[in-house]
Amino acid sequence: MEGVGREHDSSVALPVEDSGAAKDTTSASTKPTRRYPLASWVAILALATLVGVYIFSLSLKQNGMLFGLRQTNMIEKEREQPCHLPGFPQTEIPYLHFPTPNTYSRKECACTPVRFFAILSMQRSGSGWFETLLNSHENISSNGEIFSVKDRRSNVTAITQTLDKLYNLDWFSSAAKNECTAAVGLKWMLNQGLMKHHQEVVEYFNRRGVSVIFLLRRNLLQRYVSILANDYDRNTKQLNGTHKAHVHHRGQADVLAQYKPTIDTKSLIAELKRSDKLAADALVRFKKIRSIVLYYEDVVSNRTKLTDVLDFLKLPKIKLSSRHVKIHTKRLRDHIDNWTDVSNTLNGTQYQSFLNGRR
Ligand SMILES: *[C@@H]1O[C@H](CO)[C@@H](O)[C@H](O)[C@H]1NC(C)=O
Ligand SMILES: *[C@@H]1O[C@H](CO)[C@@H](O)[C@H](O)[C@H]1NC(C)=O
Ligand SMILES: *[C@@H]1O[C@H](CO)[C@@H](O)[C@H](O)[C@H]1NC(C)=O
Ligand SMILES: *[C@@H]1O[C@H](CO)[C@@H](O)[C@H](O)[C@H]1NC(C)=O
Ligand SMILES: *[C@@H]1O[C@H](CO)[C@@H](O)[C@H](O)[C@H]1NC(C)=O
Ligand SMILES: CC(=O)N[C@H]1CO[C@H](CO)[C@@H](O)[C@@H]1O
Repeated sequence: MEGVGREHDSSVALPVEDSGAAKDTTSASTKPTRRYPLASWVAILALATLVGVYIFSLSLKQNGMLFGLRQTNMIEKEREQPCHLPGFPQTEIPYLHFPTPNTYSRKECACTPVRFFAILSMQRSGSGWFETLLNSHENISSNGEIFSVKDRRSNVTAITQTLDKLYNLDWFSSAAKNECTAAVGLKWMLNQGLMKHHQEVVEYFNRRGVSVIFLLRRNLLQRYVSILANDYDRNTKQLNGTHKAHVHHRGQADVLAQYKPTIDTKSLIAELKRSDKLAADALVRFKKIRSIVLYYEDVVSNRTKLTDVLDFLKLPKIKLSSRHVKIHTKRLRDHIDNWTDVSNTLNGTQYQSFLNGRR
């Protein structure tokens, strides 16, 4: 609103310029005033008025244009705190935000810049674990699978409203921090309306400076085993009658890992192809968005990858931690019931390298 006020001021200030122009003209024409005093005064007055009216209308036009431009910018920035950004390179500015939540005041954090991110992933790719790691950082607030609720993704309007609320820091979840939030985001599965509305989501991410963290899985066969095992537990509730998608104790992990799914070898290749394609399509659709691509397997074997993420979010590098315990820790063959069938099916296909965990 302040910017708009200033535009008004400059048009109010115009008459000052006007009289200045008039003064210049008088001093330049001191001699003729003696011979034709009345005529020259009228001429000068008329000229000054004309010039004044011209400048005024010009400035009105310009202001009108400025208002127009400002209004589109203001849709995003209107509610943001006016903060100075000393020492931030120009290229960073689109990614820095100063949200002013509806529901509370950020107080001393008001001028802590906030970065917007979205973890784009697929089920059983380690995103639950990854998110707990991010949330162990005092300045990161990652709000979970917000779009698992169908109403929030039923149309683009609903998606936009949900994202607006999240990035305005008005979303309440256990990820809320007492510290100054410097990065806020969610995890969003590719099949939760994201690919369906990819055009509008890309446009939104672009417009609002949202950065994307892809978290994908190299070994899609291992992922498939995890999906089947998780589905099984959803029905059988092996841990004292409660379904657990993630566990915090080795003992619980071992109970869940006992189940060895029988894989339907007829549909296996089509299944792997489908998830391969989904991930590849996502990378293409979102290629214009600032992003980092992580593979679950790489993060598991090399925790320095997490430093890359903090670098990407431009946050202080600290050690991140999670209480999650890995469920499937044995060789893949020990987690599949009809292993021989599966390995025969994959032998000679593009997915053969999945068998020994090389991908
Ligand atoms: C979008 O979805 C929401 C929630 O399902 C619904 O209330 C709303 O009417 C829908 N809007 C349009 C334009 O379809
Ligand atoms: C992280 O939070 C602390 C505590 O609120 C704050 O002092 C610090 O400035 C924040 N760091 C960043 C990078 O915003
Ligand atoms: C089930 O509950 C009992 C008692 O509350 C506990 O001792 C046991 O460890 C639990 N089992 C699992 C698999 O979590
Ligand atoms: C671990 O990850 C870091 C950061 O991406 C990379 O520079 C390094 O080469 C990786 N180390 C190994 C052993 O792969
Ligand atoms: C894959 O199939 C070929 C013959 O098509 C066979 O010689 C080879 O032993 C098989 N490899 C495995 C790992 O089963
Ligand atoms: C669903 C499926 O493909 N099951 C196969 C598992 O392996 C046995 C033999 O080991 C096959 O008979 C099944 O068809």
